[in-house]
Amino acid sequence: MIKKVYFEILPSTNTYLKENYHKYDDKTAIICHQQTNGHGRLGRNWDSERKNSITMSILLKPKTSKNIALLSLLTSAALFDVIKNYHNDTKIKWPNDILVNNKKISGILLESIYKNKFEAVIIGIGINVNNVYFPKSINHKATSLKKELNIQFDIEEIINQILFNFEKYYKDFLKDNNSYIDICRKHSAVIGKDILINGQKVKVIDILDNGNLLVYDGNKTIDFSYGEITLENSY
Ligand code: BT5
Repeated sequence: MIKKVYFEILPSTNTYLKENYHKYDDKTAIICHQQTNGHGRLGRNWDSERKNSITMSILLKPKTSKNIALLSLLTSAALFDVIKNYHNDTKIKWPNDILVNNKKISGILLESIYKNKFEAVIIGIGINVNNVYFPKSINHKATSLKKELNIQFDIEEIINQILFNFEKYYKDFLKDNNSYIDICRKHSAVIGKDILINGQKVKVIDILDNGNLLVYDGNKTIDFSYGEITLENSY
């Protein structure tokens, strides 16, 4: 069971856990009602609204850091299963986004902690649930459940569903059963598509068992362990 710990307000649930991970057990979720300085990858900003967005981070202390990158796909599958229940047009954009109606509804930020050795991993999850206003710069490419469906959602219920799915896939992960990669393949927003990855134009072939993205550049196949993807005619 993942233990939930709530805060009224935090600058960032990921940053909080990075500084306080030693105080918490394996499988603890830090959840805040308001996040004032949320971030994404490469220091980018993550926007959220008090009590209307989900901002949480799951702390894991697995025995090794082997295959830790797969946790991003695992989390994507857990989020997909929940969001798909509410909206048919839900897709997973490798490596860390969930799209609804081709717009970003959720982002994942994986951060590992090393102090001489591997200590822990923090999986930050941001989901737009009942927030409908976004900063102008992202308004065209961000969405929320409420914005799509015009229904007010029970945040707590969604958190519980996510943690339930996460735990199910995490058990698989610990047994080297990569069931969640199949979910990411089957519902991928990028497989078969022409994309730009780190500025390079390629066609996506598959997601490999190690979580890497396999692409074809017209001459050869290349695989990426990390990347910044732009989809043509979409987000
Ligand atoms: C992510 O980064 O998508 C990871 C976001 C993780 C946020 C969670 S919230 C809980 C925990 N605590 C934190 O401080 N972070 C984690 P990235 O792929 O770098 O995408 C960031 C980009 O997404 C920004 O530059 C914007 O373009 C866009 N963006 C920002 N806020 C958004 C939102 N609410 N919905 C959709 N897109 C957003």
